[in-house]
Amino acid sequence: MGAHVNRGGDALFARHALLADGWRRDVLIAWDGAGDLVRVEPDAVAAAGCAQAEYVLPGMINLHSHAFQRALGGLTERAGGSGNGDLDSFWTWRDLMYRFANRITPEQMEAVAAQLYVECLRHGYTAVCEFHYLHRDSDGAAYADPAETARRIAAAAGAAGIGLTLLPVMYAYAGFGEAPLKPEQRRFRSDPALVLRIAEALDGLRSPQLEVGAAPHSLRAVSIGQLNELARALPAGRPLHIHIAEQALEVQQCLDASGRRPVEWLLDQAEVDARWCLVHATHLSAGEVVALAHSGAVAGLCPTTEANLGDGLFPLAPYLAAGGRFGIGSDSHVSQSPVEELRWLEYGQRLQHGRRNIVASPGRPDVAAGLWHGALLGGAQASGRRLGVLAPGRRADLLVLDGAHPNLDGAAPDDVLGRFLFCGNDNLVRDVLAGGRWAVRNGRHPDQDTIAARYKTALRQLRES
Ligand code: NGQ
Ligand code: ZN
Repeated sequence: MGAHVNRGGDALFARHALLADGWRRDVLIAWDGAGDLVRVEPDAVAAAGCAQAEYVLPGMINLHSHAFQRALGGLTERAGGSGNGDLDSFWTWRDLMYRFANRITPEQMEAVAAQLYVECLRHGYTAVCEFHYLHRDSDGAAYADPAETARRIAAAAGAAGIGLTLLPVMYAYAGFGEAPLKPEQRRFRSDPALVLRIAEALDGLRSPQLEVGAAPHSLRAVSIGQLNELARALPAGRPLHIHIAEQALEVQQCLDASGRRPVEWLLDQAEVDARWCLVHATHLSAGEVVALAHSGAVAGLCPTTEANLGDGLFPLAPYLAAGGRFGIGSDSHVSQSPVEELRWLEYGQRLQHGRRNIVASPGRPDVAAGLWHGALLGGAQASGRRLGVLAPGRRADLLVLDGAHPNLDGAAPDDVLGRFLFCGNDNLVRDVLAGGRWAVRNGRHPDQDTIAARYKTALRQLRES
């Protein structure tokens, strides 16, 4: 056969599959050896021997991850952690996180990331955007290969089988006004040249399963000049992510330094468009909500981390009303489940507004459908990869739900997403296909025990270091 015909590939017959226009029956889903969907045909007839499944939906995109922080989960929940009497805040948490960030080795980073990515896959994330900034060694010296630690992230994603958007981060200053980095930030130290060098070094790894973008950390960690230099030098179309307005204090500091709020200032000073993802856009004025929605960028929302850190609640209802796009990320990974992330997103809005069913519209009253479709659309855009819809030409990233589970047995298709997101705590994801390869079968990843053993070794070493 000609080289153009990809060997391998396979097919699945779904009794019910969630397509862009909703649930469809008897859908033949076929993919090629390169992991691209080649056929998605409703009302088909199951071919003899073709694997069958009850409920199939697109895999979710995790648009914001600091993989190494997975190892910190649960260890920062004691009051007084700062040791100096400060009230526990995002900033005292950050001090604890920095102490850990300055100890972890490249090998340990790879082991922690692989464990995290297996857990993400098992819960229904088939792609992740890694916001990666530990470029230097614990002394702040450069590794021989500037992409040393970034390659570890790529290796971990490959071992787990999750699709990856790798975002080397630029971190030049400790605060607005180009404040010099603190010693504890020495591993992050980077400028446009270093980030571009890392992105270029990773070019050879780019594939349909791995895209490379970049990320100015935040407006307090880079100058606008550096941000624009990086954005303009990065090859066209590559994703650009940034932490934007997470904490009220940094919004105030931005106002003090520039006279503008962070989102307002970024939209005014940079060419923000659909390639941008603004993470933690928590504190927005009404004008910024509309401006962000109209920019075409994605709001990267990380509800479980933003709750854990006491950040605040994103103004989701007005943002959606203005046509804004959003996606979800597990960030510090106190949760690895898109179900929990989306449940928290909706519940936070309900608590804030004192009413129910916020993420809904006249055309789509089903909240779970609004959440899952919305996060797919925004997550796919933020990833810079062909994701988010079961359609020919997109990546073969899909989830098979456990149709035999009491929550789903005999469920009408229109009830499936509501049962999936808002009913109980069992993980209803049974099989996961990522990039045309089965990464999870019956809830298990084939290498999860080996990857977990390496993770445990890394944690033991970190406890002893
Ligand atoms: C980070 N995390 O990059 O891991 C940040 C903390 C910083 C969140 N913003 C470090 N949640 O913001 O300087
Ligand atoms: Zn972050």
